[in-house]
Amino acid sequence: MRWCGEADEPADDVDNTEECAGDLSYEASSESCVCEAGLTRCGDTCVDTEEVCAVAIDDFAFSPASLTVVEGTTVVWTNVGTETHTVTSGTPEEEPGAVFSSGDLAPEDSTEVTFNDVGAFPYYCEPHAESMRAEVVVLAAD
Ligand SMILES: [Cu+2]
Repeated sequence: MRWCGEADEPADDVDNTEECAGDLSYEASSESCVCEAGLTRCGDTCVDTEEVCAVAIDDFAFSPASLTVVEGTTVVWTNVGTETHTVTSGTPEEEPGAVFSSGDLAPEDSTEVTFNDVGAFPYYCEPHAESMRAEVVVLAAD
């Protein structure tokens, strides 16, 4: 019999492995989803620290639209579309370009930003500000 309001099992019996997406695995000591040693987090995937964490700029969306990395990660955006786009921090309404601003990126152009501060960093494309909005979420390193 189960009673309302009481946990069914002790918390330390809970298997959290399945809560971590992609390449990530659960680390009990930090209660978070992490990459194995030597790899760095790029969204739900783990990349070699020598590789870049890539975001595609397509007509007319950033992919992935929400990217989680750890502090110190360099994110590289590449325009894979046929239009000119920008990678501009903030929103048109709030501190546009205050943290980074790529200027115009023609097709096949790229830009990179190294995220050394923890937090959520919204960004957008200036010519297509209504639809092209995304964010990078930066977590503390271990
Ligand atoms: Cu655009």
